[in-house]
Amino acid sequence: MKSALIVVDVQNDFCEGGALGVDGGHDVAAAISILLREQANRYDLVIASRDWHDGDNDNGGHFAHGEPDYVTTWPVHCVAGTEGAEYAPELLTDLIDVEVLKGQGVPAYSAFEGTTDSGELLADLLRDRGVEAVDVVGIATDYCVRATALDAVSAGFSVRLLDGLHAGVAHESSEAALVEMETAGVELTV
Ligand code: VGL
Repeated sequence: MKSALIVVDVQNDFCEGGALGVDGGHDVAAAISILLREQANRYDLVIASRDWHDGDNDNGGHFAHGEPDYVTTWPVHCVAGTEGAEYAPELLTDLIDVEVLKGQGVPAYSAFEGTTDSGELLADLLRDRGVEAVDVVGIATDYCVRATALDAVSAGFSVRLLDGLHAGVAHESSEAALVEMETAGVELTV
């Protein structure tokens, strides 16, 4: 069975020091790079998503006017072309086969909302390449990782979330997300 690794939003703004920095973000980036370096041949395809928002509008209410609630409204983050939208420096990017960008003018948590530079949706790309199983890692456990894993299940892929290779915005919502993913059929594994 062909498999892909999906590296979700390992970007400067989601790591410590970034606009929406998550505790453990830099460590997760480094740990994903170890996986990539040591086990890249485990995967037929390595995908990375990036949040890629417009800088001249609120991206469908995704950027807060005033105080963000950190649930549906957020500080300005991952504006296309800025340093905050770059991959975290710890992430080995040379083994990424395909990048998908999401969130241009809209809130987009799932990598399955992302498209390649030729405009192909992630699910179509995976199916075209014969991929049936995906491993999901990245940031943030309780938002974009959660949404990506749930969408992957809905799209019919066999899905695993790799332990130690994801970091969340908040403890409680991350724990809830793990339960939700497992209930939906995501295998939580090492
Ligand atoms: C994310 C909050 C807002 C994420 C993106 O990558 O998990 N979280 N936008």
